[in-house]
Order: sequence, then structure tokens, then C-alpha cells
Amino acid sequence: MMEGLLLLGFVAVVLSRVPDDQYAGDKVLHLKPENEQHLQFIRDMAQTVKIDFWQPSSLDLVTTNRSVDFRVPADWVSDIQSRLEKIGLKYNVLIDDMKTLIENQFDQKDTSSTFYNYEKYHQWIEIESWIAKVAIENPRLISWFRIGRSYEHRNIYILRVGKRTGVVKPTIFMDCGIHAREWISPAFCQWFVKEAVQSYGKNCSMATLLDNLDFLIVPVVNVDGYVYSWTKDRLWRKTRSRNLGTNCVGTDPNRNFDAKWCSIGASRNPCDETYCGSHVESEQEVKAVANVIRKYKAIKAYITMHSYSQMCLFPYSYTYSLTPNYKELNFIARKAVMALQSLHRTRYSYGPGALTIYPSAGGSDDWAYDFGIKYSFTFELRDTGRYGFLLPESQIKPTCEETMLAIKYIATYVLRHPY
Ligand code: 0X9
Ligand code: ZN
Ligand code: ZN
Repeated sequence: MMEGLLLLGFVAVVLSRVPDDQYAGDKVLHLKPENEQHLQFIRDMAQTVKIDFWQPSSLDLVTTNRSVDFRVPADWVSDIQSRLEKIGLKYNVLIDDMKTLIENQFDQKDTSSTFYNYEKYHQWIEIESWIAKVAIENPRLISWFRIGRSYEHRNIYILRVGKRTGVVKPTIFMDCGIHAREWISPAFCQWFVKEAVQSYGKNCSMATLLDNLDFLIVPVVNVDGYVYSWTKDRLWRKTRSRNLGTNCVGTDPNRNFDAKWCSIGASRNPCDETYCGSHVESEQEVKAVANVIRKYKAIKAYITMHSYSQMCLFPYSYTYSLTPNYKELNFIARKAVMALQSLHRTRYSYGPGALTIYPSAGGSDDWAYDFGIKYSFTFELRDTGRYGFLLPESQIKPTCEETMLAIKYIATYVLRHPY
């Protein structure tokens, strides 16, 4: 079975790209509402045209001092543009043609390397065989387990990365790919593992971390959604579980954790992007992650990778209240962001989720924190909207390089502050 896995991933994979005219001519507009009439227009549009918020912020967050990005379907573009001009609502065209952008995220030049190309986005079957291969080739540093199965019966894997010492070490849990379309996130988890194995023995700071800590890494949590974002809809966010009484598919895994579930910034409508699910941990993928965290008693930090907006967030998101260790979390986030910025001057903001991005319940970071993991962070990786979820492959390397600095800062901090 293992051999089959390895073979599958390392033959050239023919991409089944998205259906031909999907997203052709769709634009993303950046709106700056200035008065109540503008706000009302945005609310009406969201209702009637089913314009998508480019980011999953909710309608009640649209205010006059906050700009908002909308994806407008091609056949509505001219109508909406003229109506925007009529009411004097200022806007920029953030993305001129979604389809072109979707195609352009893939690097044209073929830079296939002998082992594995970490500067490309990879389909799930490639990532799956990479997981097996990287573990088998680095037995003293890596072991791998299956932590569960997805709704569509795919395996969900975890890699344990760290020097085997025979004693229980403080552990940092990191997951990627909770949201399907945020492709830079799984790419970062893979990059992190690559850095760990390549720099062990060479790079002193990484060796210190791996000698004294374990990392538990889930490269892709929402595997079904990830596959769907490659084959059917590049902008898919949720899981692929079926919902009773509707044709709308999927639950937002980051609204499905047991953290003041569905109380704020989440929807009870299965057709919405932020559907919280039929009950807490209704999603097998969410249950798999939560079960591992419940089982491993040594987890001292939880880190989850998302995109986009360039932020380092920490609890809470389900309430505006600050955590008891707010000062410490804010200090760590500030330092992590400073480390990140030192490489390519990429600017990140940081703070509690509710105040920094938007209030929303049922997220993994809040759940991990309330479970007792006091160092809990959500990263929103590059960029700030130019490409959004469609970040070109040419940005994988700089994004991952700078993010490594933030993660290494947090890991070093955790090592020096045992609890
Ligand atoms: O809304 C989310 O789930 C995250 N943003 S994203 O654009 N990647 O979807 C932010 C999560 C912040 N944390 C919590 N809401 N708990
Ligand atoms: Zn996300
Ligand atoms: Zn660089």
C-alpha cells in the first residue's frame, strides 16, 4: 500500500483544472462605503445578486469606516459598476478577471526538482505521497500517523517532527489547510518540515528546537475541500459534508470547534460560507484534530495557518474580552511579527481575533486556548488582497521563509517558558 502511494505521487499528475468558464470575467471590487445609502446598497447587493464577500466577513461588519472586498459575477459587472457610480460609492478594481488570475497563480516555468518542489502548490495525492516519503526518508526525525478520515474517506495525517530522545518533550501543534482555498497554508506546513530535515545538523537554532521540542504537524486538515478546490471550485472554503434538507454542501471547519459554538460571526444556514455545522465537531476533520489535541498531554502551543490578510491573531475571537494572559500573547505576537518583517519587510498586524479581524465563534485557536493550551495563534499569511487566495507560486518561497522566522520565535519562546 505504501509503495502504491509513493508511485502515485511521483508520476506526473495531469491537472484537472476548473471548468472552462468558471469565474471568467468575474471581478473583485474594493468598496469604501461613506454613508448609510452606500451601506444599504451593499446589503441589498449581497442579498439579490449573491455577490460574495471576498473575505468571509459578515454583513453586519460592513460599516462606513471599513472597506470591503466583493466578488462580482461577470454578467453583473457593468450593471453594478454603473449603479456604484450613480450613488457615488467609491471603489477600486482589485481583481480584473478572476479566471486569468486563477490561471496565473501557477508558475509557467518548469522547475521540477529531483526530490520535491516546495515552490509549487501540490494536489492532495502528491502531498499524501510526500508525507509518506519524507517520513520514511527521515526515520530519526519524523514519524507519521493517520489521525482520522475525512467525510469522503480520505486519510488525514499527522507528522511528528523532532529528535527521538525517549522522553516526552514539550510539543507544538501546527495545522494547515483548515480552509480549502488557502493553498499557501499547506505549502507552509510542507516548507516547515523541509526546513526541519534539511537544517538539522547544519542550522544550530533549528537543531536546538528539534532536540528539545516535538512538532505535531497536520499538513492538510480539510482534505476533501482541498481536493475540491483543485478539481471543481478554486474558491471552495468549507468541508464537503452533505447537509440535511438542502443541496448546499459543507461546513466551515473553523466555526465547528467547541468554543462558544455558533454564538457570533457564524451562520446556521448550510448555504453560507461560515456555516457552523449541525452540532459541535459535526465534521470528522474537526473531530480528528480535536481528538489528537485532547490525547497528547504535552502540547504547549497551538498554531493554525490560514490566509490571507497578513495577521498574527490570538484568542479570543468569540468575545471581545481579553484572555488572562493577554499581555504575554500580545508580546509574543509582536515579536513574532517583528521577526517575520525583518526578512522582506512584509507588514503584519496582530492582536486578539475579535478586535483585529472580526468576532467569530467556533474557531480552533479559541478552543485550543480554553482547553488549556495558553499559547494559541492563528496566522493569516500573505497577501493583503492583491491576489488574495490566488497567491502566485512565485510568492511561496518568500512567504514561507519569513513565516519560518515567526514560528521559530514562538517555538523558542515556548521552550524557554515551560508550564
Ligand atoms: O474566519 C476565519 O476562520 C479566519 N479567517 S479566514 O479568512 N482564513 O477564514 C480567522 C480565524 C480567527 N480565529 C477565530 N475566529 N477563532
Ligand atoms: Zn482560513
Ligand atoms: Zn528570500
